[in-house]
Amino acid sequence: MITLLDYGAGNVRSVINAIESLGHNVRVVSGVDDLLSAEKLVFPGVGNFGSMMRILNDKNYVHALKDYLLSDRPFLGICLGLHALFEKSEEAPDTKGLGFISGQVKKFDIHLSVPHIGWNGVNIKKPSRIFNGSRGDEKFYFVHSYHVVPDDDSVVLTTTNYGVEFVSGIQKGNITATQFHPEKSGTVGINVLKNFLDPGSEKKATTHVLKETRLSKRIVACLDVRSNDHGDLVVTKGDQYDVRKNGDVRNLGNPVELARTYYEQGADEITFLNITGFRDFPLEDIPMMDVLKQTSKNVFVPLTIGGGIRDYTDKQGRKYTALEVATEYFRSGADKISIGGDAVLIAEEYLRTGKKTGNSSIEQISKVYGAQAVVVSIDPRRVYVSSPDKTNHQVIRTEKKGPLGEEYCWYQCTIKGGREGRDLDAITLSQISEKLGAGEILLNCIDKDGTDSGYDIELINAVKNAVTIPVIASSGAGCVEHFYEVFTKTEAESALAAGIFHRKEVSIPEVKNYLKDKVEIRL
Ligand code: 1PR
Repeated sequence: MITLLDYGAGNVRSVINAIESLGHNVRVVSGVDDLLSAEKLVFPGVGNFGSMMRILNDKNYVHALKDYLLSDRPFLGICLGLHALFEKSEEAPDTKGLGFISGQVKKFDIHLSVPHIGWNGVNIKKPSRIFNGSRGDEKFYFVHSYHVVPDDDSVVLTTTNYGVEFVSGIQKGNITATQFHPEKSGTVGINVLKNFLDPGSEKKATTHVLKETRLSKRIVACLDVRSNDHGDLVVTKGDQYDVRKNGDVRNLGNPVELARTYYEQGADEITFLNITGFRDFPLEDIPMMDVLKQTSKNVFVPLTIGGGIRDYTDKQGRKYTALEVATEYFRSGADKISIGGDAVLIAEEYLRTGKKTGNSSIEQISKVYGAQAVVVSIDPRRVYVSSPDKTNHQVIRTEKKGPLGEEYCWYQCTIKGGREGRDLDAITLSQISEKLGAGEILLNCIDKDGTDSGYDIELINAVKNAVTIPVIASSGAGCVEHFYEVFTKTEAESALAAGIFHRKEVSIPEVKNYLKDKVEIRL
């Protein structure tokens, strides 16, 4: 029996699913007694150090946890479960950690995008059973803005390079903790979990240790999901956001099956967009929640879900906050949520008042689950102007001139699936989203969507240069060369595609085979 400490934030479902997939039963801690009697404890953490420690204190878990650690019974901490072991964190300077390891948690102070999101390697510094069977050059999934700094080097199990060499794993006796998420790191991560759970494993040194690890560019498979006219939830795909062909919603497959296929083919991340979420209420959309639950049972890479995340009042007059909607998505297996239309309205309000309210969906969800869990999805379309002074918006000079030979354009944000244009540009929306606590931008482009003509490189550069958070380039991929182009002509961290994968024109392995030796990717 494996005991799992869920303090109530983030996606523990995927850790439970991963452990169960290895044939173990999981008992979720519901009181101090469960901690005292635990024989093997897994502590996955997501979110904010301060709120985590507050909850652990409120539930009286701190003493029991310290006793557990001091007794040297097997422990695996993941992400914030690693941070918790330290004395303090810059994320919440006034809050004490468990102090099992002397040292602290610091924010990345580097010139690269923060959060550090994606697949990176580990330099294994000492033998550990959790890496049994590993070659040493595998990549694991990271998502964090803070990293641990132990006082004593002897506890360092692994380091990883991202602007600096930081400690990405510790081991002290039977206490192991990783910054990366084994449950989100595909088969290599499942192997780490198996090594921890399997009592027969002995410590073995790996044969291959890297000198410097590198973060991979990510290939993201996107599934636009909605009900068709018969009421079945299907993966669909539009051309410039029009998903109907001869009057019917295009049906490109079953969401759960397609997600599983893309995972097996090597997708680094899967994104579901509930594209009619703006008019439906996600908490009443049971089939969509089921898709997420079923997918997270056997897809062990990060899952993002978007569609309809906003405050909502139902027909009975009951009010729900965006945070409640997001919480339900996280409980069902999502690792990140993506906010579309609501982010536009929030940014407009922010421009009007110049004030952060703390109540917007971006702020609320970021505060509880961390910036890395909040993606803002932007649906812009080009508006040409003859010169920059013809608009108040942030313009770019474009090589692709407008119909009247215009040399400038701005990117107008839209809501409701591209149906309504707003008086806001994509660059401004990205900047405000970052300010309010978003951790990543999903940058679509209506002009390019479904055209197979390549990504809008000018748009991606304009947004990427305006923010410090990672950007997912989206819309327009038509061949493997387009992925190469977006990764070499822009600094985007990820490239998302939909149509070419669903129509089986290009597969994920073909994209990765083409990119290998040219661009850092996870093979
Ligand atoms: O506004 O919070 O409810 O979220 C709704 C979400 O649904 C938004 O993220 C929005 O982008 C998305 N959405 C709404 N309507 C559509 C539509 O297509 N009619 N899909 C839609 C957006 C764009 C990408 C697509 C890429 C790649 N689809 O997701 O997957 O453009 O396509 P390609 O590789 O085939 O070119 P809210």
